[in-house]
Formats: sequence, C-alpha cells, structure tokens
Amino acid sequence: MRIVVLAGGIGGARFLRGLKLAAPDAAITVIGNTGDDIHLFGLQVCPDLDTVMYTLGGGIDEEQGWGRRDETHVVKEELAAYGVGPEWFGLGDRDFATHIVRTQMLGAGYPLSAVTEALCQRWKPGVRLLPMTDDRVETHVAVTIDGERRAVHFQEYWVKLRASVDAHAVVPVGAEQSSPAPGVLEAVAEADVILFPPSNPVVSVGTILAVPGIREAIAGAGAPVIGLSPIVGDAPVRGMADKVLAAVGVESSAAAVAEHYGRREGGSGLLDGWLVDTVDEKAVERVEKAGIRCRAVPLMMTDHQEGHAAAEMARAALALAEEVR
Ligand code: GDP
Ligand code: FO1
Ligand code: CA
Repeated sequence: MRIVVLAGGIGGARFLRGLKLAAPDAAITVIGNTGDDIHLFGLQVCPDLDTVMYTLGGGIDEEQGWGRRDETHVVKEELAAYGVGPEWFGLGDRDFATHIVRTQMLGAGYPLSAVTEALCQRWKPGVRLLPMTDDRVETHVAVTIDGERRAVHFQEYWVKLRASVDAHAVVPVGAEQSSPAPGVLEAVAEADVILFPPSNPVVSVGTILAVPGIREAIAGAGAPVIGLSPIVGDAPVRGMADKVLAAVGVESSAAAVAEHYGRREGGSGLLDGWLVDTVDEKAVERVEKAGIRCRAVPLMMTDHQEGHAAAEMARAALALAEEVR
C-alpha cells in the first residue's frame, strides 16, 4: 500500500511514528512543510523536515518534540558572547551540524529534496521524506505591535512572541511562484491513501497546499483523503493553531477545520473522511452534514514515545479510507 502524508513538525511526526506501526509494509511518502524554514547565521534551518527526520530516526528530544536529544548549546553561547543573535531561537550544537551539512550541499547546487534525501541516509526514517518544494517559501504573519502593523517570520511569531498577539493574516511568501519538489505530484497520483495528520491546518498543511499543483493533485487523486483533527475540545493540543485559524476566519473546532478543508466528492474541497476526538463526538453530525464521512475516536498521542495511541489513530484513518473508497 502506498500512503502519502502531508506533514508539519511535531503533530505530523508523532502520527507518522504510529502509522509506521499500523502499516509496517506500506510505502509511506511524507510531503513536508518548508514554510517554517528560517535562515540564521548563514545556515538554512528546516524545523519541520528535521522534526520528522529526527523523530522517525530516533534522534529527537522526545520531551520537547523538536531538536536533538542529549543536546548542548556551546555554539549558541559563543555566538551570544560575540553579541550575535537572534538569542530567541534555540539552536543546539548537534542540530547545528545538520544545518551546516544542508547549507553546504545547497551551496554546492543540490536542491533541498536531494539534500533531504542525503540527510535521511543517516537517520533512516523509514519513510520517503520530500520537501513540498525546492523553492524558497517563507510563512510570514501580519501582527500589530505597539500600534504598528508589520509582518514577522512565522518563527518570530511563534518562538519569540509565543503567539501572544493576534495574527491578522498568514502569508506563505513565495508560494505562488514555487513548484512541487520532484516526486511530490507523482506520489499523490499513485497513492492508495492520502492522509492529513493532526498537523496545523494553516501553517503546516495549509502551506503545503499553497504550492501550486499540490491542492489540485489531491483534489483529483484516485485515493481517498482522510484527515485527523489537531483540534481537540475546541483547542489545539499544543501550539498556536487557534491563533492562525482565527487569522483565516476559521473557528477553533474540529468541525470547523473539516469544513475549512471541505468535501472532495461533489465539492471543491479535499476531504473524504475526518476523524475527531471522542470528546468532540457532537462534531460528527455537523461534519457529515458537510458531506465528509466522520468518526469520533481517541486522538490524543499521549504515549508518543511508544506510538501506540498514534498507531490506533492511524488504523482508524485507514479503516475510514476503506469505508469511503
Ligand atoms: P509543528 O510544525 O511542530 O507545529 O507540528 P504540526 O503542524 O505537525 O502539528 C501541530 C499540531 O499538532 C497542533 O495544532 C496540535 O494541536 C496538534 N497535536 C499535537 N499533539 C497532538 C495530539 O496528541 N493529538 C492531536 N489530535 N493533535 C495533536
Ligand atoms: N521551538 C521553540 O519553541 N523554541 C525554539 O527555540 C525552537 C528552536 C528550534 C530549532 C530547530 C528546530 O528544528 C526547531 C525549533 N523549534 C523551536 C521548533 C519549531 O520551530 C516549531 O515548533 C515549529 O516550527 C512550529 O510549527
Ligand atoms: Ca512547523
């Protein structure tokens, strides 16, 4: 079975760990978000690709959900001693090595997709990890700070400002001019199942869908498209999804996110099926009224290190795919 997953960072990576347990023989292609990428100290950092790679490859800091386990921060301290920032972004020494290798290869002319493949030769994530695009796309967030409206990089909005101010708009800068990385459209066309994990619908999955051609390929794919809600009990399990959903005019609820993706069959949307958490049982009726098959199952990845809860979620998603096929 060929499974395609559109993934952000932590939510996507933890779900993928479960999917690998649930479908050990499947060929899984992950289309990763690169809108969170940031250039720092002359290096290209790809947080969501790295989170997937480290999580599935056994190198992640499990507690934190991003970055390397057993990390140290000597380089950052030395940079700070030179007065060189930003000090608000926590790059560790082990993680730095990844960004150095990546940037060196990009500088030598390799596209990000080839660089990611090379990095995965070390980590062996057990999935084919493709960046959504080889082109530069950067998610910016429009905010008002001290009465002044300006756009900040998504990482500045989340890591520096901790999403403490409202987001007026979320813009994937460069997306319109970008094209899908090699293999992305082929994987979607050849997939048996397409999954939206419980990743951020705006700044993770939404950014991937903003690359021209990807949304259209999914809408026209032969495979069923099943999503899992990142919103449980009307709030994100972690992160700032509520803030960025508000910026695109969507309420923070499992049903509203399903409606935002929309129904595929006879509609202009993307979903055939949607899973909500059991606490959101009442959402099932609303989602089904919108023409999307919906089930309520436990969606909390509580034991994310083992991945058993995520594996159950993946089984439920694959079962729903069979139902709607
Ligand atoms: P990020 O790039 O690190 O922010 O990760 P993703 O975009 O892949 O996932 C972020 C989303 O995952 C957030 O909106 C969370 O609400 C969601 N999330 C995290 N843990 C869980 C969980 O255990 N269950 C569900 N349903 N969603 C989760
Ligand atoms: N998240 C933080 O909250 N603080 C950090 O300092 C931070 C640094 C960082 C470095 C490398 C990396 O791959 C990820 C990092 N993250 C950090 C996580 C990441 O930026 C965000 O969780 C996601 O992109 C949010 O969608
Ligand atoms: Ca992210």
